Amino acid sequence: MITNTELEKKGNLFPSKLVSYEQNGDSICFTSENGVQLIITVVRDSMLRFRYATDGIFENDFSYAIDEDQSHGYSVLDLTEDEEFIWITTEQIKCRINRVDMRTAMFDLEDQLILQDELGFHWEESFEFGGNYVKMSKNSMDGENFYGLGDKPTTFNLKGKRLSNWNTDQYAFGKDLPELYKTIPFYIGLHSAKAYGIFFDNTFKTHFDFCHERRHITSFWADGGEMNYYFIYGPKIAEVVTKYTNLTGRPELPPMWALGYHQSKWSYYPEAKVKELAAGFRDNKFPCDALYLDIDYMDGFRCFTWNKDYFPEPKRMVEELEDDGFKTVAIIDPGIKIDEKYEIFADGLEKDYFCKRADGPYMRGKVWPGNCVFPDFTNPEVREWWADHYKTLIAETGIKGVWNDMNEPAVMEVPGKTFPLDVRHDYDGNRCSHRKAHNIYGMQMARATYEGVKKYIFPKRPFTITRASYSGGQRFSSTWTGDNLASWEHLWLANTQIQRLGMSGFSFAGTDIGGFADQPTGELFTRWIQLGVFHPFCRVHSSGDHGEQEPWYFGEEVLDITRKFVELRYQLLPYLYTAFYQYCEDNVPILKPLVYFDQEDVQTHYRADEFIFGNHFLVCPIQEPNVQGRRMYIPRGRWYNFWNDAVIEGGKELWVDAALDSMPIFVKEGAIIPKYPVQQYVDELEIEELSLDVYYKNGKQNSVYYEDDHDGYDYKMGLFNLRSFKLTGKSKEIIVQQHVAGTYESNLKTMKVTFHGLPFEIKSASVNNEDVSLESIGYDKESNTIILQENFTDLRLISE
Ligand code: MIG
Repeated sequence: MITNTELEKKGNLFPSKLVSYEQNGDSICFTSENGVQLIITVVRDSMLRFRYATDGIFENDFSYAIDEDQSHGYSVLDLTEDEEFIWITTEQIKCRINRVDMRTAMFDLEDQLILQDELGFHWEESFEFGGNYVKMSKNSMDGENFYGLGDKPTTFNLKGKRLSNWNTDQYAFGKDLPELYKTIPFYIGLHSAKAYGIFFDNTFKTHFDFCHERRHITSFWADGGEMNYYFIYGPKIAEVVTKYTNLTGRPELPPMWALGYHQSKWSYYPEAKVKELAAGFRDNKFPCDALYLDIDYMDGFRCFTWNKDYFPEPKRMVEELEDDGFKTVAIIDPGIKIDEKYEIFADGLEKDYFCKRADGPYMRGKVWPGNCVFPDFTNPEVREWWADHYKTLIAETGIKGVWNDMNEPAVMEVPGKTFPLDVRHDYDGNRCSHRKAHNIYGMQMARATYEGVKKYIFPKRPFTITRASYSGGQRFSSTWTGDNLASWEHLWLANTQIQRLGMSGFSFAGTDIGGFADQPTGELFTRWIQLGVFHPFCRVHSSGDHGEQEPWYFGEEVLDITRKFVELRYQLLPYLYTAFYQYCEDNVPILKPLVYFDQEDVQTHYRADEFIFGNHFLVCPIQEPNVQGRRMYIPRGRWYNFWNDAVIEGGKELWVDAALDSMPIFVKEGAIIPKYPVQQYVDELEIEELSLDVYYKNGKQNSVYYEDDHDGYDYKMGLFNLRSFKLTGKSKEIIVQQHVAGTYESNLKTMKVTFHGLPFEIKSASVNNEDVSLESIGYDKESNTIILQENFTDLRLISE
């Protein structure tokens, strides 16, 4: 788009006046005098979809992003008209369509204007490629702020930014780059304490301008395809995010081991080195669940092969690692080496599964194996073929997870670092060029990988991770933020990016802890681990050519501190797993930025260092060298300092001490936090006693704890427990009630309940409505703990 509104108007085509409209079920089609059609579909009472066609022909309605299982259906759809406008009213919103120019405006039912077209829909014909450049501009309201857009490495609040989506391999990316590895064309607008979302479901290169070009205008446009977007009403950010996530889907529950600490490097080889690494963790009593094999495990970088010099017996090695509590994860790239003797190349050639140029030759490009061809993952047959190749890796060799890289797709030594635009793709039967398929190539590769791993790991659960993705890719894979740098700025970016991904439906994400390129100091490594243990995905990874990045490499002090934080993550696994359950089941992001937590508090609108982990933890990383603490914002409510139980009234900025062995962590009052003992890896111990940390509140608070087998699918048949805890605190009494839904029989026998911040001395107790002696519940005055049967339903502690 261009800066001058006059020029913008002249260079573009616009819908003219409305001549007719017609309702067809949940959709209303509007037609203008110059042949523009707009279909508005009521997806839900709070969600409308807008599609425009400029010459009366809509594309085949196909999207890789939308989840088939999304909830839809509305309770009200009223279509009314007056002289100037047509109105669509649902149970939650009103949409106004202007008869003169088809511009639209959205209102809530209190007639608060939420969003309205400025120029509205307009387009420019593309002579070179056919079709149109499709554009939309909206008025931005006073004080409006913006969030979302996936992995962008920029300030959390997007106001004033211009960004675009074209999946790119960005080694050592810089702050404020407009494009990275992923395309998530979804943002949230917030003004007047009300939030809405826009999901622009278009896989061509897309662009977003948040009051950058013109201070009161927000616009989005694409280099091709349809103007096809969803308007999602909140009014809470939380509702926008969960509705968007429901629309584009969320993953199945990962196996619990995937939430442990993972160690990676480019590359650990040969076998002796991997074994030494494994021993390093166990010898140092540093918990770890997974080790990663980067590209050097392959034979000449050929996918699904092994370098037999480095790894003579992969199956045996993987088994031995497993005996020691380590899962092995292996990388798989999309480039297939051109080599007639290489079976996958020969087979793919015969089956015609590789991408081709417009005039017929194969798409050839250089990646790690040298000259390569690339499977067309947008072809469902190719995906199935690819999935089947995981049989050897997973079923026969025992690899437990797969890591997809280079799937932007990345190509070396060529301008643009990717496929030329003329490359042809199947796009699930909607044949197109790379202009349309580029941004979903990585997601479709991850999808094929997911299907394969899932098939061959059954009855266990799959674990996959991908670098490139598109909206909805969270259904198939976790992700990491790519090739970052060992710098303090990148630690800051890591924090912003993972929160942003969470707001964009992609909770299962992490960064290369410590930085991929360059080497961190022990201090930076420590601070990064402190943040990383609060990220849904927690993996140390580095390029390997800048020195080592194992936790013991930086000396005793760093080892001790980082161990303490990784142990904390392992203690909090039941809490984190519960947050995953709520994400996978209820679409709730695992990390909640402050603005998500309390959008009515304007202090939160530009705050992004602090975030909520799960439902009850407030965390704030230290992002600067040589400091003994920092100032941070404590959101409204009362919070316990995790380290010393000091209670703080929020709604203010505060200095918090945090020497290198500490970081600011707070727990919301009323919370009940489930904890495991420290383990060296998930399921090392049969856990018979769960700790419950109860943080007193004068009032009521609910908490939940989800438990199942940590792997497998029995939970889908009801073999899980959802334990809901209700805390009621009074000045001289505290009541904790437990309700258990589900039929899972765990090893759990007892709960060790610790009370924090009790304002009275415990004198008497009742359990399940019967008076009991304090001795009988193992009351320990010093630590304020008691022991209960795991199935207790009602606990009362009284001061008299
Ligand atoms: O061109 O597989 O982001 O994590 O270690 C580099 C080697 C290719 C880039 C990935 C990185 C990985 C590396 N890969």
